[in-house]
Amino acid sequence: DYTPTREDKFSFGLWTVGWEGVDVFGSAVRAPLAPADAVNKLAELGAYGVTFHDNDVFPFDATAAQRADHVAAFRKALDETGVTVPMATTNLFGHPIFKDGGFTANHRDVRRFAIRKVAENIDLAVELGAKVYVCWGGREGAESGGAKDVRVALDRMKEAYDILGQYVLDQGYDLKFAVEPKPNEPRGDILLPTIGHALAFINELEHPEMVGLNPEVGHEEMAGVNFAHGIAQALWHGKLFHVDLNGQHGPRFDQDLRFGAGNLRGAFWAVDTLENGGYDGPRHFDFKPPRTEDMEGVWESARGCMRNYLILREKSRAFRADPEVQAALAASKLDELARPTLAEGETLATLREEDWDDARIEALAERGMGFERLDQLAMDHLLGVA
Ligand code: GLT
Ligand code: MN
Ligand code: MN
Ligand code: MN
Repeated sequence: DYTPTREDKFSFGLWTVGWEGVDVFGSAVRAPLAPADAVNKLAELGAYGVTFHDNDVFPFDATAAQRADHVAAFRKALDETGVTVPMATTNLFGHPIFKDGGFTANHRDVRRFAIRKVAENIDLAVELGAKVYVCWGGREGAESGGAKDVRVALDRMKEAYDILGQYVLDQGYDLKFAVEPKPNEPRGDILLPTIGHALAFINELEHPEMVGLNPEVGHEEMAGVNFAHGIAQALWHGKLFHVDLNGQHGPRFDQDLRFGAGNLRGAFWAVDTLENGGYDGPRHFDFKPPRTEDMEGVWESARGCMRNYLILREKSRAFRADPEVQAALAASKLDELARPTLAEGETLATLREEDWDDARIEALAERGMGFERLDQLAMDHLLGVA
């Protein structure tokens, strides 16, 4: 009946169900939600984890004593419910000091402040059991061409990751970093805009093995690329450390709809890829319950994220187990794609010696791939008529 359990590893950011609805055009529509209340309700709904920014738990300007009180209240709810903290992150975007970024702000003092803010929250993240530390660089970017020297800004980005990576090693923490790409919003153009850019960047770091990705459905779709393909490539590189699941209708502003809303077929293939591609981490929802909703609607939206994941997981399993689908996959030569192009002992010379007459070429050129049949079977499963 699609009731989530802890084994499903569903987690939510405190900032998701706690979003008060402040947007570019309007003020808050909902009252603040105490982190402890979010934890209690999410536990009741079947989530196993919550994630947080430092300033989701305590205000930016909290004194040490105030910070300790806020952390204690949060920790108490975690202890009472058994909810875990698989991931944490830093707010390097809300305060005006970060108007030009954190790690890549042109102003050097801002960068020094930002790195220190992250290190402080890494200590708390590890204390609370987090294994992944997300860095979403929403303010790292520019609105105009001359404002940022991208090559130099990437030097500074690398410097920040190297300093923080070394800190984690020196402390002996069991923690990895996950870069979250996004093409734009809030900056006109953001650095590391897609999964591909971020993968390439990671290879330039001092400790690339400590850094992977936290791709978000909507962010890749804003860039017009295929999310399932993106996470499949991240998995291929061993870099899918975490994932942000939500919904988006094509390239437009970041909608952060509940998972399954928006591009439903994309969501099906995302679940299929996560379930069959060797991903073992949290199924983390990063969505914004629309401003039209009261708290009842917020919880309905959170429930819907998990329910849609479970429905799509079931659909993906049924699709893969269906003998008609297996036959269609074979007809479409998916098994052949899995075979190396050269056989054991063959070389390029073998290929060049091979006989290629016109008839052989024509036969290959004429054959259909059967993908439409295969896709219609997927569609039938998705629409519940298979
Ligand atoms: C912010 C953003 C998300 C990021 C979060 C992590 S914060 O809400 O829109 O995509 O995952 O910093
Ligand atoms: Mn080192
Ligand atoms: Mn996100
Ligand atoms: Mn988003």
